Amino acid sequence: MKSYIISNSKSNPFLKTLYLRIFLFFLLIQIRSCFSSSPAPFIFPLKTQILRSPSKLQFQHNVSLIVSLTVGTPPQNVSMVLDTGSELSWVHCNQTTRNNQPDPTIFNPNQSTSYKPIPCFSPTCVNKTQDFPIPPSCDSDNLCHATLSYADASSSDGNLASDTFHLGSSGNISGLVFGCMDSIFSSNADEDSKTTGLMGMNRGSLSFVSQMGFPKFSYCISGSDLSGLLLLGDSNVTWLTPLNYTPLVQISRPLPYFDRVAYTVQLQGIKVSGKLLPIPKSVLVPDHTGAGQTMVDSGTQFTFLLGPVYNILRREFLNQTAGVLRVLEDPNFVFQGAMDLCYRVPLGKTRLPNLPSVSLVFTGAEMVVSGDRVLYRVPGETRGNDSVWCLSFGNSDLLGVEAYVIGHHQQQNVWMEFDLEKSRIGLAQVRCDLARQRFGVGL
Ligand SMILES: *C1O[C@H](CO)[C@@H](O)[C@H](O)[C@H]1NC(C)=O
Ligand SMILES: *[C@@H]1O[C@H](CO)[C@@H](O)[C@H](O)[C@H]1NC(C)=O
Ligand SMILES: *[C@@H]1O[C@H](CO)[C@@H](O)[C@H](O)[C@H]1NC(C)=O
Ligand SMILES: *[C@@H]1O[C@H](CO)[C@@H](O)[C@H](O)[C@H]1NC(C)=O
Ligand SMILES: *[C@@H]1O[C@H](CO)[C@@H](O)[C@H](O)[C@H]1NC(C)=O
Ligand SMILES: *[C@@H]1O[C@H](CO)[C@@H](O)[C@H](O)[C@H]1NC(C)=O
Ligand SMILES: *[C@@H]1O[C@H](CO)[C@@H](O)[C@H](O)[C@H]1NC(C)=O
Ligand SMILES: *[C@@H]1O[C@H](CO)[C@@H](O)[C@H](O)[C@H]1NC(C)=O
Ligand SMILES: *[C@@H]1O[C@H](CO)[C@@H](O)[C@H](O)[C@H]1NC(C)=O
Repeated sequence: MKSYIISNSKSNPFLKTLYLRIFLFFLLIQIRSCFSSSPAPFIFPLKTQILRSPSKLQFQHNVSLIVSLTVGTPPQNVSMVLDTGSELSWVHCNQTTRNNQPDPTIFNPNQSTSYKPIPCFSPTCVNKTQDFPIPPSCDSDNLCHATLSYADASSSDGNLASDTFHLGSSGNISGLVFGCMDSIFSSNADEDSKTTGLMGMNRGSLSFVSQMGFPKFSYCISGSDLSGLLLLGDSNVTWLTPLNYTPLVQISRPLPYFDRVAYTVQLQGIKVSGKLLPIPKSVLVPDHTGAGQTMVDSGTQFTFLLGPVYNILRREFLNQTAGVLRVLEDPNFVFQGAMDLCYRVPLGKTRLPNLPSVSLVFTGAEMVVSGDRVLYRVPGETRGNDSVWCLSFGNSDLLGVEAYVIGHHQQQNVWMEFDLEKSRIGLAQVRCDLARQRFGVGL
């Protein structure tokens, strides 16, 4: 299980299925110029929307970060999952229309005069796709053919193309390269079809940020109302709160299990209610195969830790919640195949008791997960008169993932700045609803 799955985590198809069920809307609003000296950042409010049809597959989530914008000439609406864990941006494409009625969730390249497919012998197809999990190929029309695949056996095919992306009233970016994916084979096509696409934000040369040449981008996910803010460009949020920075980890030579274009940080330790857990440093650094990197991934909902570390956290959390919460004694119940510390909470109970906080300690910065966010209520799951809540950290080993993955559930109410220029991530606890107001995008 362990070795075959993923030669590196950006291609981790397993995790990438997670965002397909989710719906967090970043509504494109306006561009404002904050500082005349630096280029005006693009500011997007975010909003979540929960899919109405709950899905029955085992590893599904229905909350992810979705940016709404328009593509093409004239512009068509698309909604893209914001994913710091992948490179190629893509949208669902369909070349046909029914009665000339555009399907609002599907991009129709035929109706865009600025749409251009990319030939397979072009420098883009040949030289800029080196970090793609599956290298592109040539189709019968000599166009650059891209394939996305997922561990649940679903896959998607399409062409690399370029078109104009509109980021607000004055921000048109022409010639942006993306995948125009025309077919989705999925065990759950109904759910997947609701996601128009994905905005690849990693450090690969064809990612959205790399192509736009932004020095940095930031986002903030509200903990109270499932909305948030995405800011592309130099945000200069010093008025907000001082950020603590942690350097991005780079490696000089490629390793089989190491994703070189991910946002990799160095995990130093984990605290439960301030108590530093006895974790040997050696298990927190990538080994000679590259396994064991720590990635910040907005495209994954929860946080996953390698087995030995997960078990230490599990033991301590269990210890500190003894007498406070009733453990779900059901060895057969593992939420999403990776989260096996669950509790029973009486349905009538409106508030959870005070819970221990869990802090992820990085070099130079700390991410504190506190309050109800350390647990997640499993939708639809009950035992007698109790609801089921699980620790919102899972065991990577159970997913066959060779990395620590910091998901977006843990990033709520944290200002997250991805500083590409200085190769670091800045973070600070903030009230995202207030931050949104300060940027004038309160909804
Ligand atoms: C998705 O969210 C809805 C509404 O909160 C919930 O009823 C449903 O069970 C969720 N589905 C999954 C798979 O989490
Ligand atoms: C869309 O383009 C394809 C390929 O160029 C063409 O075969 C098809 O007829 C077009 N459809 C419409 C509705 O224009
Ligand atoms: C494309 O759209 C047409 C008309 O709405 C539909 O019949 C066809 O199944 C769609 N094709 C794909 C691959 O979704
Ligand atoms: C695109 O989105 C805008 C704003 O949400 C909406 O007013 C418009 O009707 C949408 N267009 C289509 C074709 O769905
Ligand atoms: C790709 O890069 C190599 C080395 O930089 C160069 O020789 C080659 O011409 C490039 N290929 C294309 C199609 O631009
Ligand atoms: C951006 O594109 C839109 C839609 O095509 C157009 O109306 C607008 O004038 C363009 N803005 C600029 C600054 O080019
Ligand atoms: C950011 O803001 C601070 C104080 O508001 C200012 O001193 C600094 O020059 C600004 N930096 C940039 C890059 O605009
Ligand atoms: C929790 O851990 C402490 C220190 O290791 C130990 O003394 C205590 O008995 C544990 N409590 C429970 C409920 O396991
Ligand atoms: C659930 O609560 C109801 C009403 O309080 C009670 O009648 C019933 O016995 C309880 N069921 C279980 C399984 O505890």
